[in-house]
Amino acid sequence: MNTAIRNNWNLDEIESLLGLPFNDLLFRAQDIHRKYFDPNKIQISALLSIKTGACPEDCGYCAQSTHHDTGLERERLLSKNEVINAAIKAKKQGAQRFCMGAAWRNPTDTNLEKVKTIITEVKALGLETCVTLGMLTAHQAQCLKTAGLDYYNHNLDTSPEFYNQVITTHTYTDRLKTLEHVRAAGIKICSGGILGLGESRQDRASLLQQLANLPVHPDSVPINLLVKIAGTPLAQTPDLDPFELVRVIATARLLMPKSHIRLAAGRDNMSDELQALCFFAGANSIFYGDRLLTTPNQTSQKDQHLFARLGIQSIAVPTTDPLEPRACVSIKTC
Ligand code: SAM
Ligand code: DTB
Ligand code: SF4
Repeated sequence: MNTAIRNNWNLDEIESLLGLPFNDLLFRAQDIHRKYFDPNKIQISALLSIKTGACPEDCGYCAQSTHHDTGLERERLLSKNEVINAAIKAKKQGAQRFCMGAAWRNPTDTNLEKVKTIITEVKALGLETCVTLGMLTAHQAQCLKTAGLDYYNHNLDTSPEFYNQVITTHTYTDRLKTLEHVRAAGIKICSGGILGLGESRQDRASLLQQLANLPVHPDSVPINLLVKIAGTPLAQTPDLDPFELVRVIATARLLMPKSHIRLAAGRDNMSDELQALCFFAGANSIFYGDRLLTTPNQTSQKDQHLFARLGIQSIAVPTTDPLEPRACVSIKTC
């Protein structure tokens, strides 16, 4: 199989991969996974909502949109100390990257200043930093780079064709523009999507095409499975066939061989066996910690048990660790 890195995939090729016999698809994905990664190592990111709720956008899946009555309490931007304490805890639990999410359409310049200070201090703990703050201007992206930001998360979420059935307050082009600004600023891109929104297989192929044909593949590709939130328009969406999730992960691995593919939201409702299949298909990153943004994540205890059963280790925390030097790769504190 041709393992060249490509950015010119056409939809037919991607649909053919997605529709391969399951075992053929998994075999090919595992084969390419082993060319670029240690198949038994997983990247660990911790997640913290630094500003929760009251978002003006109308994303149909989201607990934090003011357009839906989800009963979520809005919270102000957390103080620097609150965030730093959470980052220290995450680092002690073995996280390599600390991701901070804010429910904004876009950050104001005042809020951006606050986030910049937080980024600099989290980075000083020896953690990689990632933020997701909504849309950015070119200048704002530059400012985040100057503050030392490593990754910016901005998902394309679904296909361009299906997008306006889920979100009407911003466009696909808006999302692509922010990704362009982030890339131009030299910040690594974290961009993926959500499955189970009621989209078709063709939409899933089209989302993958958008991601794989970006000028540079995202360093990190989160694949979220819809967490159904009562009060959102998508709360009653029928469950996605779990094998579709595995197929999307395997296809993402084939299209973007060097990217970290993250099995993101939804793990709390997945069996160990389904998660193991996703790792076999090429997923090599997770959110670790008991909470996502507003919903529970699979507990750290269950993750440790699953990793031990599968012989999986987390990627080592860098040894230049201002908290405590260590070379251990277990996700337990060690
Ligand atoms: N406001 C920013 C934005 O939209 O980019 C950042 C926060 S937003 C919550 C980050 C991502 O979380 C979304 O793009 C979506 O992929 C994912 N997400 C949000 N709600 C979700 C849900 N209920 N289930 C699964 N993924 C979800
Ligand atoms: C991503 O792709 N998934 C995370 C993170 N990036 C910000 C968010 C998942 C949110 C799940 C629903 C919630 O907890 O509100
Ligand atoms: Fe706001 Fe992001 Fe939620 Fe959309 S996904 S409503 S932009 S927080």
